[in-house]
Amino acid sequence: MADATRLDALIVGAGFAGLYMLHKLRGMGFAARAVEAGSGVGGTWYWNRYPGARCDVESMFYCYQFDDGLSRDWEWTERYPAQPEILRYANHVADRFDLWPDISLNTRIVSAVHDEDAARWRVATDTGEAWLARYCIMATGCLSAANRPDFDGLDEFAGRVFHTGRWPHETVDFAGRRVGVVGTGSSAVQAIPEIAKEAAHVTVFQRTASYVVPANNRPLDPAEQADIKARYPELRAAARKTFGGFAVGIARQSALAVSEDECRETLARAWDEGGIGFLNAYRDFGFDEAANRRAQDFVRRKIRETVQDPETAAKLLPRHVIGCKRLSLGDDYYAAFNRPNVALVPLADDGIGRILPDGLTAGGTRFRFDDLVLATGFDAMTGALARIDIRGRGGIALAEAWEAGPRMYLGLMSNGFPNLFAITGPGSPSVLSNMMPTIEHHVEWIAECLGYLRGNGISGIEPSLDAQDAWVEHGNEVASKTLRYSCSSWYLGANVPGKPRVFMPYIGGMPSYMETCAAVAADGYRGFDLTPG
Ligand code: N01
Repeated sequence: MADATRLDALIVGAGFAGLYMLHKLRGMGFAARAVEAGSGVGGTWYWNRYPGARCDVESMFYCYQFDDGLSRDWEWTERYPAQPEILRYANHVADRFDLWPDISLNTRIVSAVHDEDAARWRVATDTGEAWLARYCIMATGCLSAANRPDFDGLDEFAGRVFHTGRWPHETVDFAGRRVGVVGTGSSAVQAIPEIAKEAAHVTVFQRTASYVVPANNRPLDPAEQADIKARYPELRAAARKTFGGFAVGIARQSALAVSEDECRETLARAWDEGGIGFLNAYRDFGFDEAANRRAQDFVRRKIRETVQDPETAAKLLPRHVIGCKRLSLGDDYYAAFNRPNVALVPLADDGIGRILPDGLTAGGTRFRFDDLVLATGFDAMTGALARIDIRGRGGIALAEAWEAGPRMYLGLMSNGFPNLFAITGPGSPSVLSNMMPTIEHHVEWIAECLGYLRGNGISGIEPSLDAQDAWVEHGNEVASKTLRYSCSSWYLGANVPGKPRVFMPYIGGMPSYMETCAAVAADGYRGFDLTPG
């Protein structure tokens, strides 16, 4: 490590969090560098190139707000942006702000070890490079560590195996192929209809049926785009006051305060409008089981109406609380099961039996296919951090400190790991909110914090154990009042065997969260221990 390059801040990742963090810190005169495992920028949108990949937040609001020129100049083409367009946007940002000279691509961070004597982080890469940085900022993403189940026999499969979150850069040709797809979450919901258009046959292996509401995607009319841009300040300010920082707020009325017919009519309008705002049509879908059942029933009826074969429709009916797992958006998911070349196989409790060279067994039945698509999601929120050997004060490993679940103050920092920040870490609203403004909020908070430390001659910052414990307890308490604990979701780590069952994102809403973060900073970083020097 003798020849480690010195930096003020090393940023891990060059997705939307890493790009803005780099831009922000450079602008403040810090020596900063973003190190990225991929061969390009864009994070999630660099890796998730599966057919049909598209964001389910409207493009006009799934973009940075920090630069008026950028907001003005960039033109989106569709209501919901497709992956290639988002990736072009990320590249445009890197070009526009001349970020490339300070980004190392094709470089994976393998370890970050806190050197107490030097009060620096010693960071090592898989390319043999080494950095010595005062601050280490994890912009590693919430849904970036692919969850690749350890199926028996997977290595023996003779055909091609794809994970939706690690899709090849080259076009994958499914023409004439029989394809097995494992998983029916948001990625599968988008990929299955597209793969089915091309493949000879698609067999979908479903562990849990999904609620899917229409996106109602369409081209963006230039006049509509100009109008939204003209009203950006007011629309964005209004979005900041909503629970998730989305353009659509949550209604004030209870679903139980209206007749069943009226509730159905309201939901039908929300359904036709499309989008994840469906569950915002009434205020209590997330809290009240009886209210939630009305939304469940509505979607189940839509599934029965859409899917022609009653047996297949019955298998597609989800039984859990709607919104407990992340709601999926898709315009043609259920209809794809009307195609003669798509078959649905619900998995029994014993799941996938064994992968064979030419297919798999499940429930004692053998299924044959040429290609296997794992749409099995991510080791969410903690996976990307756990895959780096992070060691804090006294050599403690982050993996050990978080053995019983992630522990962060405000989702920004963890006790025992001074000067190590996470952007949208566990304990922050992150995946429950619109990631773009959420990322910007964290980047700006961290940048302001580093400016404060520099301006006040402070060399170290770390949350106190008390503040961290109180925040984690508060997060658990708020989550326990919602219906989110009632199913096995990735929010709870339930999709990864052995992962502790802890609700990871903060579910108290963006407005109160942002207020707390601002108050903590205004109060001289209340709850943090600051080291002078
Ligand atoms: O992953 P998922 P994803 N055997 O975890 C199944 C965002 N996103 O990549 O539900 C058999 O949701 C698993 O079954 P179960 C969005 O936040 C956004 O689809 O755990 N099956 C499930 O069906 C989303 O929520 C967009 O019982 C197994 C599926 O695989 C998040 O990313 C698009 C299994 C995984 O679903 C993750 O979505 C895509 C096993 N061993 C993603 N392990 C948009 O913006 C897992 N499964 C539109």
